[in-house]
Amino acid sequence: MDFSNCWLDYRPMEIKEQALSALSVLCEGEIIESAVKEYQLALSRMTGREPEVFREKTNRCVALYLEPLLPIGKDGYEIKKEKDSYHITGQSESGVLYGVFHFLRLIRTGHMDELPVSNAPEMPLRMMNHWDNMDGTIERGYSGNSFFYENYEILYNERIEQYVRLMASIGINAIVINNVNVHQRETYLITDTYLEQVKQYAALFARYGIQLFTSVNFAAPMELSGFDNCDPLNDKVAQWWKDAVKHIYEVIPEFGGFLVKADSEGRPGPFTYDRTHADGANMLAKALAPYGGIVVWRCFVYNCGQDWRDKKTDRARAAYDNFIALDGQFEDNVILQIKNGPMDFQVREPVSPLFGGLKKTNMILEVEIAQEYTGQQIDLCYLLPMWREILDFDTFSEGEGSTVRQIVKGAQYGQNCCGMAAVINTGNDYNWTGNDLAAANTYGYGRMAMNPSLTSEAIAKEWIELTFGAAVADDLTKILMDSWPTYEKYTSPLGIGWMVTPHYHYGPDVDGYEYDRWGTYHRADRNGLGIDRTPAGTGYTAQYNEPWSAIYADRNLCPEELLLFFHYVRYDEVLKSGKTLIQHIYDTHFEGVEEVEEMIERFDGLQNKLPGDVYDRVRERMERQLENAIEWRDRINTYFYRKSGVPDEKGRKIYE
Ligand code: GCW
Repeated sequence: MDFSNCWLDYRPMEIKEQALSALSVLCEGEIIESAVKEYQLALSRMTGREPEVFREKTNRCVALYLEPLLPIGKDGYEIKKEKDSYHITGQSESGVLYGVFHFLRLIRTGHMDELPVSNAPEMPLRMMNHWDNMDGTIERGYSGNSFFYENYEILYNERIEQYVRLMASIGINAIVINNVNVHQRETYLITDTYLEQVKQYAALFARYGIQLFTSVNFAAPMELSGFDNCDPLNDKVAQWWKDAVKHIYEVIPEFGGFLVKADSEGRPGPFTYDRTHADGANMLAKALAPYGGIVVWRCFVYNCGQDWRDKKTDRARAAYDNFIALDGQFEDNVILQIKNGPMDFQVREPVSPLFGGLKKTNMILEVEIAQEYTGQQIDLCYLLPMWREILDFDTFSEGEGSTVRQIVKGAQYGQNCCGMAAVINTGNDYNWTGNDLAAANTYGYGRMAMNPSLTSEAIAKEWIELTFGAAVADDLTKILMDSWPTYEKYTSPLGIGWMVTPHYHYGPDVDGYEYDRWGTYHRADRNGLGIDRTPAGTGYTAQYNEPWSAIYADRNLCPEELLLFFHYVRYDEVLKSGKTLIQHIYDTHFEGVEEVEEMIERFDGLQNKLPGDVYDRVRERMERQLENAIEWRDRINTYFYRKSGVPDEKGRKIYE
């Protein structure tokens, strides 16, 4: 099969140190065996020689130990040099595996001088959500088709194995194998129609320390067994789920649990029966609890049938309004999965106020690696700096220091069922991610969930060194680090969002969603634009703790990058930069295109340092990105010029 090795590309390199060619395995287990296999594979690819594997102590070797009492945290590890050997000690089997991957990274990037290291994964759950459908398509997939499914069959091949190694190498420990929009056939994934094949995946995942989850259809008892309702308080419905879950665990003892999208964008849910989301989630949680399974329940619940004329209803309020009153009502094995922002993965959004609101509920932060609204893996947009800002956001839920990071790692309220989840950006394209550089987001997500103390820059550099080598690291790091701000400049200004082609979500269409039912408006008129979310407007700002509720509500204190998210602002109002709003819009859109041109120039300088196919693929995407940026610039500038009648003070070309 033809696929790239991504960051596990163990290209040949000279390795002189003798200790590295012997592996002494002083612990047992199936995950340990994966670690051994990985080490063997890496060393043989790098040196052309299989390392020798001993099942006892030897001299001059890399020794693997398992030490559950290692005072380091769950699934942590230590790597150190002792005399002429290296010791990799894991707190668990997964710890050993992570230690081996870390050690291999040090070898590959020439950073053995960083030893000793000790590390423990910071986020308890480090999940990937696949939006793969069983017909082989991927919702919001920009890298080909699914490698899990084809034509309603579950695939099993080398690529799946490679995928699992990639995931384990970045610390992923939970994978949801199907789309949250569970269609007809996918509803059968938890039945005998598919369970045996799902089991094969679960077993493979388990060998790499990863638990398998499925998205489930809340109306499964109706679709599969002819029930006339799926009311969570109906005993027969609850029993149906208990039986279904019992059977799943008979077949797949290592099964992780369910992910649920309910009452959202047409999916069934408890609202139909006047029940709460706590009723719905708890019903499933009780079925899973005896086996240690969990329910991950999404908070992406809003009215998608809004009237654009109605200025009081505010989609941004929805998640908080729907869930805050339920705080404390969920079973221990329920986790609420909360999208990073109150809307939907826009290029810039404030952090969801639910993180600072819920205190007695398990929470997991959901981000989107798939670049649905951020360039669709055609345009470059390295998302780590965005996620970093989100994790660092101080919610002030218990005074200063109650950051999202503290909350989702479980340190704020002492939850142990929490972490991060991400919609993955992979598909069956040769390079997995469409744009080769988009794999930086895949890699970076895992690394950040393992260790949020790493900077975005360090992660970018590490990924580049592993994937392409050190020669291109500085330039590519710069290209990646500049990419989100650049993308933001040529798309929608100051947090307003949504000026995209409807449904497709690539390219500009300023009014595409303006008169639609999705609750996504910019409200531009001849005087200005933006949404008043202050108490005088929709009141959304009040969902934040102080000082944020006051800061966001104050036109002068509101962080400028979010100005239009929170306020209606006139075109002639002066921003902190001294520019008027309209001039800011023109300037950023011209700059955005210029920055794309500079990026291409910089990238061209790397032509001889990158593999030809990588260069060609990325270069072709960059051409498309430039076209896209130009289209955005001209449409946005023309639109606001027509609305405002104000010319660009620098006299640049704006189409009439
Ligand atoms: O961002 C939106 C997407 C939908 C997606 C939904 C969700 C899976 O446009 O395609 O559905 O969010 O997160 O449920």
